[in-house]
Amino acid sequence: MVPTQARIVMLVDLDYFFAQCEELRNPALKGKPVVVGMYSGRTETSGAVSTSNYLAREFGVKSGIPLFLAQKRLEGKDAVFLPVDYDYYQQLSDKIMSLLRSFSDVLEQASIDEAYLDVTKKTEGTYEKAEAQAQEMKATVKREVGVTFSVGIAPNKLIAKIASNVHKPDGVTVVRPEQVKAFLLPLPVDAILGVGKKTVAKMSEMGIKTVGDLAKFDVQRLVEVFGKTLGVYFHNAAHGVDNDPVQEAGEAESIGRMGTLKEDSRDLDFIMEKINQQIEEVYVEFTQKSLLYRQVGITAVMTDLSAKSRSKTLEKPAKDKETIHKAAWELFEKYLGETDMEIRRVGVRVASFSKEEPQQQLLTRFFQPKP
Ligand code: TTP
Ligand code: MG
Repeated sequence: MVPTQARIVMLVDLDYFFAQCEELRNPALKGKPVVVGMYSGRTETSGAVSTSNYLAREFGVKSGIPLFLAQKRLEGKDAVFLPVDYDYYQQLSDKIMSLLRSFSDVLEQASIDEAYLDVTKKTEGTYEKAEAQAQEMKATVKREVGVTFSVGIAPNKLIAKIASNVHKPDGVTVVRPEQVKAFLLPLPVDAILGVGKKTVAKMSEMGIKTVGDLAKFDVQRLVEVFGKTLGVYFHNAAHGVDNDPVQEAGEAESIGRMGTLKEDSRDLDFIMEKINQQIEEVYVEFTQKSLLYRQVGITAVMTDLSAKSRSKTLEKPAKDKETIHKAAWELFEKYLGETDMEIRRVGVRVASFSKEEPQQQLLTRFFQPKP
């Protein structure tokens, strides 16, 4: 019997994805350092490295560094530089995701090269079967598409994500519930999703260096410093607790808006200006339909056109603008801590709707509280 709460979650992360796609298309690249770059077009080498294969990484060439620096580091190494071909990677990604879907109870795609799979039922709740299944998934994707990936298998998304990074490329890492503490506590705090450079610095001042330090830290103080959502999230994460379900994207009907920023940015206030306009429109739409929402989500499309979505489920249904604003603000703040990339397009949405009771609708319509 599988206890109702116990889950087995996998995080599949494709290895050096854009560069691996390029190797697949042109096998002559194998054995050479391969760099996929976002060329800005200003000069021949202006722009940044999108990703590189593992050979190029040995020379210190990794995502985010300037292309001219990558060229310098790979001088005389027979390296190949290619521009991003997003459509091609997207096609391969779609094919892989549909193969992976057949191995899951539920699949949630987290980015072009990452997906969470809830495999609790498929594996009858056993880690032996999950591990065997991961090998079968690898063999299938290798055979049908030709690419490798790394997997983390764990009781929740948080641990699965961290585990997926332990053996890369082409690895499988299993963290069973009884191993979670020993796995997590010695890691540096930035192993936790959402702990970026700024948070690391702040935590370091507070004497928090490892996840173990964070786990011992008073949760009230975390809330004082980081706010309720993040403070509680950090506390739970440090204890290996994460109840976030694996959810098929777009499962719930949602109301949202997307738009392009006037310029690429990482400035939270600037981003929120755009989001606030969108919230106004979203608000009108769900109010007209007499809907209450219980989930607020954001989407960020980065300068390389990769998209990330994050959402937050509220304790109870809401129908006001401020709650959306607050949740979107928190989600963007957390998300900016996870990436160094600039954001090009942003969006906000509400979902998980319930109908406002007719009685309640009348009351709110006729007895509007005085401002
Ligand atoms: P990642 O999964 O972070 O990186 P990766 O797949 O290249 O390498 P790894 O083996 O470590 O998983 O990102 C997926 C793709 O997203 C990557 O192939 C290219 C793109 N990307 C960028 O364009 N810029 C970035 O800064 C990062 C991190 C990724
Ligand atoms: Mg990857």
